[in-house]
Order: sequence, then structure tokens, then C-alpha cells
Amino acid sequence: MKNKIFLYDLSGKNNIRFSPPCWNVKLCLIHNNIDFDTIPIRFTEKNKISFSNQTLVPIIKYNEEIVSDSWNIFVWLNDKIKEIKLIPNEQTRVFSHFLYFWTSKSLLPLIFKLIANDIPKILNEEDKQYFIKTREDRIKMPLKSLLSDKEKSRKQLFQSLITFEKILANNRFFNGKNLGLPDFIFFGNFMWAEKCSSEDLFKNLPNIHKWYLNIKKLNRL
Ligand SMILES: N[C@@H](CCC(=O)N[C@@H](CS)C(=O)NCC(=O)O)C(=O)O
Repeated sequence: MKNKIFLYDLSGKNNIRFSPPCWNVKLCLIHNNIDFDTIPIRFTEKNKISFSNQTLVPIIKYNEEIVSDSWNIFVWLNDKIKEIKLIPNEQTRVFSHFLYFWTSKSLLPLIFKLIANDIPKILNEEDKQYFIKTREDRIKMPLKSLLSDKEKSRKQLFQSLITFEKILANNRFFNGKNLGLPDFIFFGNFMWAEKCSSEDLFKNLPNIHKWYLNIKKLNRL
């Protein structure tokens, strides 16, 4: 890459970075030694990203090119920087795309139930109000009502992660021997929980815990 990539990254109080898809993209960039800078944006700073004609992060800006949505960003990186072989074959593309949907539609909502009430603590006042309002509209109930169901949510999370726990019994990474796109897509969800909450997502999931710590250590995170 001749020039630097800019990544618009969700930020909370004290510059804390906690967005799952932003972490997925950052891990990919860091692991592949790609030169980038992040531009912090708070929930209520939509004006800063209006150039992208949508309202969510991550967004990549490279010269005049603008790419939003983590999956589109991975595909763009794969096409742009051939040397990193991010999507080396059709199987990786399909499995990774499955994981992109599964993590955002199944895993993320489960983790959300466990950490939703911790997230406002890392936001400034304006963002806190925005977050609570938009998320309560989305789940159609008060965030606080999730607190009484935590034990049930922990069991649901364990049940959905057990398949992935088993895969890691025989494979170092979801990508096989080496860290790759399926791992990047899985990783940010756990980093999100770590940044926002003290909830332990790895209870009785030693392989996933080891995988997570290993990735952090390998990439000095
Ligand atoms: N499918 C999208 C999801 C993007 C997304 O939901 N981003 C959240 C942060 S995790 C966001 O920008 N939220 C802003 C808001 O809710 O106003 C991706 O993978 O990039």
C-alpha cells in the first residue's frame, strides 16, 4: 500500500475502542502489518461519517475510496493487497462469510444480553442516552430487564459456543494452522466484551479462551 489507510473506529469515554466489527478489521490490519490510523468517532458524531452515506462503523478511507461494513472491507483488502492472501480460496470465502453472518446475527445478540448494562458505563452522557434509547427500541424492552435473565443468557451463550470449542480441540485456529480471516471475524466479539464488561465469556470454554489469549499475545494487544 502506497498510502495510509484510515479506519473510522467507534470510541467511548477515555478513547476506549470497543466495537466488535472495528476490532475484527483492526486485528486483520495489525496481523498483516498494514499501515493504518484510526479516526475515533462517538455514537452521536454521525456528522463525521456522513461522507460514507450510511451511519455505521467500521469505515475505511483510502485516498478517494470509501468502504463501509466489515465484510466489504475484508473483500476490499483481499482485492487491494494481493500479498496477504486474506481469502486464498472459495472455501475460506464461504466459511468466513457464514461466520460474519453467524457472529453478527447469533453470537453478538447473545453477548449483548450479558454486557448491555455495562456498555453505558464506558460512554459519555450524550452517547449513553443515545445508546440506551436505540437499543431499547431495538429489543423492545428496558435494558435493565436483561439483568434478571443473566444465568439463562450465560447458558445460551455456552450452548452456541460449544461447537467452536470442539473445533479448537484439533485446530490451533478457526483458519487451521495459521491465523486467518475466520479468526479475525470471531475475535472482535470477545474484545468487545473485554473492553466493556467484567463478564467472563470463557467459562468452561478453555480452548476458546486459549485461542483468544494466543491471538492477543501474537499481535501484542
Ligand atoms: N454489519 C456491520 C455492522 C456495523 C455496526 O453495527 N456497527 C456499529 C458498531 S459495532 C455502529 O456503528 N453503531 C452505530 C450506531 O448504533 O449508531 C459490519 O460488520 O460492519
